Amino acid sequence: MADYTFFTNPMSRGQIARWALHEAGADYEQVLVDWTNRPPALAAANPMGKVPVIVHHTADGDRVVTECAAICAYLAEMEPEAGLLPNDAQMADYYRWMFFAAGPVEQAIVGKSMGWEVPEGREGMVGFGSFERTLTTLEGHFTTHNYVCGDHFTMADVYVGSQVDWGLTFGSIPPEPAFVAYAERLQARPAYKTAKAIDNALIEEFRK
Ligand SMILES: N[C@@H](CCC(=O)N[C@@H](CS)C(=O)NCC(=O)O)C(=O)O
Repeated sequence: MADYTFFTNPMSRGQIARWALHEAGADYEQVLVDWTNRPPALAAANPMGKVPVIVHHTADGDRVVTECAAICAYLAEMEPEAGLLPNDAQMADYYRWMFFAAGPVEQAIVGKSMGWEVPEGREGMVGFGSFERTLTTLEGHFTTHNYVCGDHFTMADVYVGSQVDWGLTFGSIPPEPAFVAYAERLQARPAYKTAKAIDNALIEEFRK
């Protein structure tokens, strides 16, 4: 048995987890999820019925991780030899921007694509404030940093970078030069290329 079972659908946020698995050099077996016929094992692992999910098979038993950001962070911890963890000096940026991307950035992008408006005068009540505030703040970081943690690629870049990469691809974030340059740095990574090639081939298969 592989170390990890990975529930995914190639046209989903599962792409983030696959990239993380490849960056971590993890030994995994995939279970492809057809939305119209979900395997019972998916519901057993994640009552949300959503992907991605990883199940880590350890000597002490199985451990389930859902939520892309948690999957990224968990894999970096479990596969430390991959060198994707921050050092002490980088830890603040690592957590700060990973959580910023999983909270405010995700909410701002989804809210905009759903056409949801923050009622006037209520910006102070919502974590992302406004789409512009959140995206300008994120862009500011990549204007002065090559990666989340300065010049050092970490697992935080898989999650934060996926938000940027997807946002640029689907037009949900503006093609500001700092975002485009960051995405290009990530796209050049061998693990990114391998993971995307697998999902793109699966998408082609699904379309047949
Ligand atoms: N918060 C979750 C979101 C997962 C999610 O929404 N996955 C979508 C695909 S991108 C899904 O499984 N959709 C099928 C459904 O909700 O039935 C994460 O970050 O992993």
